[in-house]
Formats: sequence, C-alpha cells, structure tokens
Amino acid sequence: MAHALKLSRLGVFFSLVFGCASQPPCPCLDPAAASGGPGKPVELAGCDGKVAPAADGLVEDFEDENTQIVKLDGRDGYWWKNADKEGAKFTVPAAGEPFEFSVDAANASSKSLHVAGLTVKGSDQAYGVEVGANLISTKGSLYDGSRFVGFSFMGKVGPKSVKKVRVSMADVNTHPELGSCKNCWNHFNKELDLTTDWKEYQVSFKEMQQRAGWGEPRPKSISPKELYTVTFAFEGSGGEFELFVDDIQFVECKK
Ligand SMILES: [Ca+2]
Repeated sequence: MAHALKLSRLGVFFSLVFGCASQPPCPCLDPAAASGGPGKPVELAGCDGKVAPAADGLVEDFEDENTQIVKLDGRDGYWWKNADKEGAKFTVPAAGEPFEFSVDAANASSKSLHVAGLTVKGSDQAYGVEVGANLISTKGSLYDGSRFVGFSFMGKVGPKSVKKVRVSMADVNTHPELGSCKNCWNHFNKELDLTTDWKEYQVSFKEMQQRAGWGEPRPKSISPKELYTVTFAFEGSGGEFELFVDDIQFVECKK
C-alpha cells in the first residue's frame, strides 16, 4: 500500500452522548466485551454522558507535515491514499507528488491534511477514493483501542465538493491483510455530510456499521481491540471532492 506522509499534535474539547442509559458510569466500555476476536460478536457499550479526548489519544494533527501519525501508545503508522482504476483520481496531491498540508487548519493550528480530486460513477469497481493511515506501521499489526469509545476529528469540504464522506476503521474482520475475511473491505464506518466550515465530528465504535448486503464475516460490531486503519473515503459519484482533516483523536468517557 502506498504509504506516503506524516503528521503530529494538538487537542480539542467536546462532548458527545453515546446512548447507553442502562450502562454503568464512565468508563463504561467493557474491555472484556470488546475482545471478540475474528468473527466473534462484540457487545459495545458507550458512555452515559459525554466523551472527551483521551490523554494519549491523538492520532494526528498534521503539524509536523510528515506522513507518519503521531507516535503515541505504540501507534506509528503512515498515511496513504488510493483511487479506483475506473477514472477516480487525486489532483491534490497531483500524481507522484507528496501529500499536501494546508495552512487552512482547525483549532487555530498551523496545518491540516488537504486532498482533492474527482471520482467517476460506473461499475462495482468504481469505488472512488480513500485517504487513510495504518495505526501501526508493521503490516498486519493490530492496535488495541478497546479502552476508547470511539474517535473524533475536525473536518470540512471545499465549496464544489461532494459533501458525503465515509469515515471507517478497518479491523481484524474486514481487512484482507489480516487473513480473517472472505469478502473484505466492508469496514465498519459512519457516513457524514461535511460542510464548508470546520466542524468537529464524533464517531463512536458502537454506532459504526458495515454497509448493507455484503462482506464476510459480518460481525455485530467493530472490534476495538483489533483495529487496523482509519480511513476517509468518497464513493464513486462522478463528482469533485475536496477534504480538509485535522485533529483526529481517540475519545473516552468524560470523567
Ligand atoms: Ca493541525
């Protein structure tokens, strides 16, 4: 996979309500329940209240303008991007060029990740484009994120861009490099409609779902104990895309 660039730090504050009224007080993600393993069902709890960035939860803030995510808690993966072979392409960065970091950044920081281009609408192979990072640089190595309840990021799209972004985390059950899936690539995800203004988005593990109708296995939930990548994708729509991303971080129940 085409590893490409690197990045670094900052912090945001926010709140989020994960539906789990019957769950115990924070932290209310049961680590034992989150260790389902390949193909095994996982029962995920959320927070009975708000969430906050975890102390060592920063995945990337792009401030160091390189292609490696922030090195924290064993995370040291690299950014990559790919496009389908049906005509989708990146114009930012242009072919053969390194990732671009924009001064249009979130939370009064200096840099964000900036990508743009276009997708095509066509066959099943016209999946569109993805930009993402492995959580651990060693191929096949999984990251245990079971003490978190999800993650957040700052994001916006350009004025001509398709608004819908699919935010995913590949895990042990969905990525072919891990040997568990027979019908791979249907990562647990959340679809979001971004705006042209910087805004914080929160994604809980509990609400992430696979796309309907395909994928094998189809476990009950993502396996936070066995995470592999974080990915932002535009599907093949025939439209232009332009995405700015900043301050990706794991979150925990607010104490
Ligand atoms: Ca930044």
